[in-house]
Amino acid sequence: MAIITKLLFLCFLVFFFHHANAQNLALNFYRRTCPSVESIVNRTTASFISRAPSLAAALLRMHFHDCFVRGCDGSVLLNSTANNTAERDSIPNLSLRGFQVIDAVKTAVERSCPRTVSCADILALVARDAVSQIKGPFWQVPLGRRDGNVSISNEALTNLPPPFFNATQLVASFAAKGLDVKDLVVLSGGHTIGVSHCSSFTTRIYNFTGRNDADPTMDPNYVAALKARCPPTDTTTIVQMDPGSFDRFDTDYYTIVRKRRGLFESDAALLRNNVTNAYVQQHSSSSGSSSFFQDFAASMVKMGRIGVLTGTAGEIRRICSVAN
Ligand code: HEM
Ligand SMILES: *[C@@H]1O[C@H](CO)[C@@H](O)[C@H](O)[C@H]1NC(C)=O
Ligand SMILES: *[C@@H]1O[C@H](CO)[C@@H](O)[C@H](O)[C@H]1NC(C)=O
Ligand SMILES: *[C@@H]1O[C@H](CO)[C@@H](O)[C@H](O)[C@H]1NC(C)=O
Ligand SMILES: *[C@@H]1O[C@H](CO)[C@@H](O)[C@H](O)[C@H]1NC(C)=O
Ligand SMILES: *[C@@H]1O[C@H](CO)[C@@H](O)[C@H](O)[C@H]1NC(C)=O
Ligand SMILES: *[C@@H]1O[C@H](CO)[C@@H](O)[C@H](O)[C@H]1NC(C)=O
Ligand SMILES: *[C@@H]1O[C@H](CO)[C@@H](O)[C@H](O)[C@H]1NC(C)=O
Ligand SMILES: CC(=O)N[C@H]1CO[C@H](CO)[C@@H](O)[C@@H]1O
Repeated sequence: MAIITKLLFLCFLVFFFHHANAQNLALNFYRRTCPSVESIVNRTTASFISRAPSLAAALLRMHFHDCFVRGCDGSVLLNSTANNTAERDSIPNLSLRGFQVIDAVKTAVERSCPRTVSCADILALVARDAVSQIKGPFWQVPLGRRDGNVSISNEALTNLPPPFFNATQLVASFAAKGLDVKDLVVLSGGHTIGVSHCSSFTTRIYNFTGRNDADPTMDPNYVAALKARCPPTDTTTIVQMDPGSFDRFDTDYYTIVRKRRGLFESDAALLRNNVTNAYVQQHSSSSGSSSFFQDFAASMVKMGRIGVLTGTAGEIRRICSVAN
């Protein structure tokens, strides 16, 4: 009897710690070990964003790319090595920018709290601060992520949704990361800021079905405007995803999508699913009482929990671009 009780207790402990380990991010994680971490990150990020506000979009996207590949473990920050091509050297990395911000923040944090704060946490905080500093939404970031030491180029290709995904594929891609259809439409709203290379959508405007045609679901006037800016084989020109307000975090994205001016098929696809379509319609109206900011904050916290390493898993990297 006593043995069975002990065994049950042991099972309970194993179960308890296993689960605690899987989800023990906490708002005050560094309270004792690095109480000033949030102000250091905020200040250093602001020194970049105040000079180059367009970096906010890049840093938001970098956090998304980190979380969708191997969880939010800082793997997107690792450099390739002699025998490994890392995520940041994969095709979807095109236009990943802002690595210098992460490096500067990490250096500043290490000065006050050596080997304490993970690169994954730093990226989550920097993305939040950057968005908030361009007057976007603000959210509390649960902390305690640890850094992975594996980064594989090909995994970016297989885990990140490409711009030509349809609604069914997007829903599946997000579901595979524990995100629902609402998270999909809310987080796609991140495209209210930032830019895209022509090469991410030239097929859509020049050769959609292989007969030198454009996607019929895109506003033909917008197709013409994009063609004027993007020659068919251009790989360097960039366009604003939310023209005229690409540096303002607002609900314009949903207006654009409703007007069939979403830049990617993945943007247009939001009109093809009942839940996402309803959200687009509701938030593209100019009634001014949109819940988009609160929704975005909630979905970012959810995204920031994808596949995190906690407890004694992983490591605290000293330099964000190399494993210890
Ligand atoms: C739903 C699936 C998504 C697809 C297919 C997608 C695709 C893309 C593509 C193709 C680009 C342009 C890259 C280039 O050519 O330069 C881009 C840019 C961007 N994406 Fe997404 N994205 C998605 C979701 C998200 C999410 C969840 C976020 C963040 C919450 C996000 C934030 C951004 C931002 C801010 C940019 C602009 C980056 C810059 O200005 O440097 N995207 N996205
Ligand atoms: C970051 O600093 C700004 C002022 O520069 C302040 O308004 C904001 O609350 C700070 N955010 C955090 C998370 O500390
Ligand atoms: C990582 O790669 C970047 C870009 O090639 C480079 O600037 C940086 O110095 C590298 N990091 C380290 C620690 O070598
Ligand atoms: C790859 O290189 C690292 C050092 O950069 C080494 O530790 C590791 O064993 C190598 N792995 C393989 C599979 O060659
Ligand atoms: C989405 O794309 C997949 C893969 O190409 C295809 O099988 C599916 O029929 C498409 N769904 C819709 C609704 O177009
Ligand atoms: C358009 O697509 C078709 C089929 O994929 C291809 O054969 C053709 O070369 C493409 N045309 C151009 C101009 O790229
Ligand atoms: C979407 O809405 C249409 C019309 O409102 C309805 O016919 C259809 O069954 C709905 N589809 C799903 C998957 O809910
Ligand atoms: C990666 O980290 C694990 C511990 O999490 C360690 O056992 C392994 O040796 C590390 N691999 C490399 C290549 O650094
Ligand atoms: C910003 C960045 O790291 N870009 C790299 C993306 O990957 C290509 C190779 O696929 C590299 O040439 C770029 O330097």
